[in-house]
Amino acid sequence: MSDNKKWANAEDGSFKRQASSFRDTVSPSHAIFKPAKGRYWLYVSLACPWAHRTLITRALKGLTSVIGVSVVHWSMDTKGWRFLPYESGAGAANKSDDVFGPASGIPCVPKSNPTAGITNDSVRYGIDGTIDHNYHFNRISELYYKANPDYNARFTVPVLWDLETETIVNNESSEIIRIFNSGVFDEFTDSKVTQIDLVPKQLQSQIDEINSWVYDNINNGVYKSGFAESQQVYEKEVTNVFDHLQKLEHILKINYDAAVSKYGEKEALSKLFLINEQLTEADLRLYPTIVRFDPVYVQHFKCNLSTIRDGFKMIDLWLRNLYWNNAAFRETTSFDHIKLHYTRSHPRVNPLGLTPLGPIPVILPL
Ligand SMILES: N[C@@H](CCC(=O)N[C@@H](CS)C(=O)NCC(=O)O)C(=O)O
Repeated sequence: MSDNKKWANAEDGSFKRQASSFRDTVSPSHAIFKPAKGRYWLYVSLACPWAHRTLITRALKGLTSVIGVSVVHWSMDTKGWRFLPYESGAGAANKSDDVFGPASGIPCVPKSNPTAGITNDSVRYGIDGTIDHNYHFNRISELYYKANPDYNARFTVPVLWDLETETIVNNESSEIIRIFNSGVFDEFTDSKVTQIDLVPKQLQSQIDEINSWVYDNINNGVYKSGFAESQQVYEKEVTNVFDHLQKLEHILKINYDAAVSKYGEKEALSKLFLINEQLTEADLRLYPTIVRFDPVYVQHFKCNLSTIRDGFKMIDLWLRNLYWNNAAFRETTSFDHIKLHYTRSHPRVNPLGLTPLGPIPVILPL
């Protein structure tokens, strides 16, 4: 299922995303899925923007020691996502904590030379991905079949897995991040973690409103542009993406100017968010798309009416602030996985699978 053909509507050449299948929650009042430390596990790709949301939320909510993570290989082939093979020695070495990054416990694939000599079969433990720590499965599809032997839809990440009943709790990122944010795991987190509510009640309707148009026109908009199968559909979708980037630029400009006049230029940056001078789920859901924009979407999805860094100064400032000033964003961002995955896993879009070297730098300094 690595190719976009499966998703495209043959009639008008436009891209349609399938709905997720497992939609349960974790709560003290749930009959099965009760909150507990170490009971739930997250399966992700570091390339996937939807999975990226869940990793950022897990880190921000202090859940790195509560919910474990396995990372698939960046290369998605015709059978979907795969893990690094579990072999004696290599598998055992991969179990060590450093797979999950530095002391923060955030999965962090070390920086490497992303392209030179790297093939899709590359097996660099802890760099190209991890093993499946729980079952030593080879494929994400095996988890789906374990949860439901009759499963017949896409084998997507992220997956929130319950180790006790051995099934999928939820495979829809927007719901997984709400579960993480809900507070059901708060009692298990490190007391030193500052509790942050990414969806405060009084802001929920504003957050939902921004999320809904950002999802349709930007998060999914870049895919609709990149997977379009006719010139007409592509032009409509790419224009739509940029119209909505302009809308975001405008929102951030208003917020930034207000913050500058209130706090001065130096402090304004720390208040630069989509809503109310504070980091919310709206920023978190936008970030994975914007951080991928210049490195991948500009060339791979033909979203090249401008780069973010050249055409959208406020969005770029907002992006750099999140990346450089917040470890939960920076340490869950693997430009290697992002660039290698997209350019090598969509043969219809990039038949030779060559990975462009730029942009350099991949993100501007602050
Ligand atoms: N609605 C899902 C979408 C997830 C999704 O589409 N993930 C892609 C990777 S970016 C995937 O796993 N695709 C595998 C496939 O289609 O075979 C969510 O937000 O969780």
